[in-house]
Amino acid sequence: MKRVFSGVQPSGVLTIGNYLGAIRNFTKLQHEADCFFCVVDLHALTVPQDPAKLRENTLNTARLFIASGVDPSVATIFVQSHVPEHAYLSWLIECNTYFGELRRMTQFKDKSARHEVVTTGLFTYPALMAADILLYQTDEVPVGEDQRQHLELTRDVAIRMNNRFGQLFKVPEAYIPPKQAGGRIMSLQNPLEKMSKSSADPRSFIALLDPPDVIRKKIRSAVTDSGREIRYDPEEKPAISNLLVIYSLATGESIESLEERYAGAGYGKFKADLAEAVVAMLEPIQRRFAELSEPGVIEEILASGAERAEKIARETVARVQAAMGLAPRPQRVKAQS
Ligand code: ATP
Ligand code: LTN
Repeated sequence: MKRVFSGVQPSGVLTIGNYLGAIRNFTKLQHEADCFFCVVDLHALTVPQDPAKLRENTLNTARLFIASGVDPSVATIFVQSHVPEHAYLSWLIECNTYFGELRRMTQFKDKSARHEVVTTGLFTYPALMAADILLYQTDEVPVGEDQRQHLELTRDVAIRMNNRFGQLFKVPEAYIPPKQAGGRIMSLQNPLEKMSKSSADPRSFIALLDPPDVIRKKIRSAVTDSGREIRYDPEEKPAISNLLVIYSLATGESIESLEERYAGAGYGKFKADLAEAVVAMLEPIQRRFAELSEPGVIEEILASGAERAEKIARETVARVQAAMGLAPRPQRVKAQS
């Protein structure tokens, strides 16, 4: 059976970008592969986090996986920091990753430009991501388009370490939807930037837990393009094209059919209907989320997820330690005096 791994940062409340770009594919793949879905809290620490908020977002991210349709009885759901092998393998990978490779990462360039303090963690982030994936001998990684470059680096480093030390890792493939199918949902306030849950402007994203009235308001105030034609044209009409993609994914109606149906209707009517489509898409997720908030429910799932994950992670780490020449820890033979 194929193995699938993916991670989501608890850096806020998940958005429809995360859902349409990645989590929907989690729910699809769980029936055909052995899936590991990880709340990557160590990654979230690469930029400043409020400790209490981070704790809350971590549990809520796991709850939202399940509320979105990930079934904890078939997929393994766990928290990255509960399996210390992630941080450990990350170091071994950093020692096989080149400074120049990390410096080229566009996510690093974007995020370091946006934050006043730039930590080394933000810089070495892709090595930790490679560790996440390679620990589980992963075949496929469902992510959004923004992660393509990190996946390429993961593959390069896996191949390099396999060549240097013998077969250590499966070389993983990216599993990314085309842009029209949710691979890159754009900000509602700037259609040239991707929608991001940690954006300072909450009007730029729709969070999976936004109440219906907030969703309506955010869609009403979404920027549009000049003219009033509703047409899919990412070059000329990036804002409307993004809204068309969201509408199409929320309802299953094709973009062509939406263009036809809204010909001459104007932006107002289109946005009002889109808002109702998004509210309807999120309604079952929000209902299930409330049920999962009963005390103890998510904790039990995460405890068993970590147990299952750590077994595999430890096997990989032991193999890498031995291959790289780290001396095994001796067992005491003399009795302690
Ligand atoms: P942050 O704002 O903290 O950087 P993020 O919202 O970009 O976070 P991540 O936790 O880094 O989200 O990503 C989780 C998954 O969602 C990844 O697979 C990522 O590629 C995908 N994803 C994130 N944003 C989008 C988007 N706008 N469109 C499609 N997929 C997305
Ligand atoms: N870097 C990803 C989150 C992430 C991830 C992973 C995704 C961390 N580790 C492993 C897939 C596999 C992001 O910023 N979206």
